Amino acid sequence: MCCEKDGEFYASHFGRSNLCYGFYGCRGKHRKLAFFSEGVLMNPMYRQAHFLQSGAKLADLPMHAGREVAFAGRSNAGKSSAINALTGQQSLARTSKTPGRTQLINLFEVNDQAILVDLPGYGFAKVSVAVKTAWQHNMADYLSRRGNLRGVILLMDVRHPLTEHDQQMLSWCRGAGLAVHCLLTKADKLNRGAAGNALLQVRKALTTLHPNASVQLFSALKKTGIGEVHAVLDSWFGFASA
Ligand SMILES: Nc1nc2c(ncn2[C@@H]2O[C@H](COP(=O)(O)OP(=O)(O)O)[C@@H](O)[C@H]2O)c(=O)[nH]1
Ligand SMILES: [Mg+2]
Repeated sequence: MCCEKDGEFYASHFGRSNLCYGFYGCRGKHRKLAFFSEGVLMNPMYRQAHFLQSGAKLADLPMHAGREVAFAGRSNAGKSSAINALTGQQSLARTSKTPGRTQLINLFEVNDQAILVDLPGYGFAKVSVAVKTAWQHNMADYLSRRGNLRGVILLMDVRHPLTEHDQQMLSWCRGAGLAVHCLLTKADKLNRGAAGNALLQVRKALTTLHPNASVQLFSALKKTGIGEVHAVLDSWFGFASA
């Protein structure tokens, strides 16, 4: 549920779902409850997201006037699941149990100002050196030369964070002056203490790897951490609720 007051959207997180159902015109009850939830605003705009276009490399991507936020991470980290959870859709971005299947850059339009970008996964074991080299070239090119790229959401399995490729990605982003927000995905796989510990460790490591990067726990399965990501996206896209 969510309610709108003074142009802001407040989300309340009941039951298993914290999706926004566009519940408007609330007279206080939901607003009050919202403050007892994650206390995070949710912009229903994300539910409008739809597939725009795919491309193998930067040159294939359409030019547009909006801002992009890219979702990066190793294959199987949970990128597609995260995009689906964040947009409240079942299968906007395909999810797969077979690592390395998504090798295209996929663009999803929230509105003409805001595009979510699902980047090809990395760290896949069964592909040739040529494919890996092409991936490296395409990623470095996209991150350093995509003018309207506003920030990168870096997804890492909470049980295996900061792989060599993740560190490479952080280094590229740092070099390109890009904001990074890390999601420690599949947080439901660890108990609360272990997940909290992983969060602290990664936060500490980031102080040297990418000092401006932020990090949070996330579970697409349990729908936890969605409000926090929305707040980051709202701010990067310049949405009013940020
Ligand atoms: N337990 C759990 N599994 C997840 C979660 N997110 C994704 N997965 C599973 O991880 C696998 C890879 O997810 P996918 O979104 O396709 O990863 P991608 O390759 O990074 O796009 C799939 O089997 C998902 O069902 C999560 O939050 N919790
Ligand atoms: Mg995927």
